[in-house]
Amino acid sequence: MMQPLVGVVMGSNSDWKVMSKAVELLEQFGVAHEYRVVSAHRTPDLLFEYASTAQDRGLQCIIAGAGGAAHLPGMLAAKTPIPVLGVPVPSRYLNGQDSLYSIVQMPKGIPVATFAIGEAGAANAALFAIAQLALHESGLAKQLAEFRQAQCEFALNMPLPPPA
Ligand code: RP5
Repeated sequence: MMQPLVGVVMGSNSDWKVMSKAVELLEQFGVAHEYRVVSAHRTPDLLFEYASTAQDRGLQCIIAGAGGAAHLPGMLAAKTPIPVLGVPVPSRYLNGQDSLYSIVQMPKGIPVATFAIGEAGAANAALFAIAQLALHESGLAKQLAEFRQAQCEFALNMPLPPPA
């Protein structure tokens, strides 16, 4: 089993529908990763352990998704020097605006790179992690260039209906 380079964590299994979009991309690019539930509020000791051992375990970054009072990414960032990429998960009552504000408004000195609310954010966090790894891995850089080219061609060939 390859040593994980990217950790994907989420506050609850109710976040999986969104966070699985990050895992899918990491799998598609063949990036060694791990994923699990780590909750800032329900499993605070696990959060501390996960963050404080992340660097020694070889993780290059952590993608963390949470909803509502989304303290997971910020608390991880407080406990590890490796980059934390935060994904605001849409919440039941405030549509993820609460998640976004909770994650993005970090105090100066402890950054969390914050992505869009929902599936686009999760996918982009994975692509960002891949882009960082690709700086030092030419095979991954080639895969990323091909992915972007395919996306470009898809957009160029998007059909539009005739005007009414
Ligand atoms: C957060 O609370 C989780 O990240 C999740 O988005 C939200 C709701 O969790 P559940 O009540 O669905 O487990 O900690």
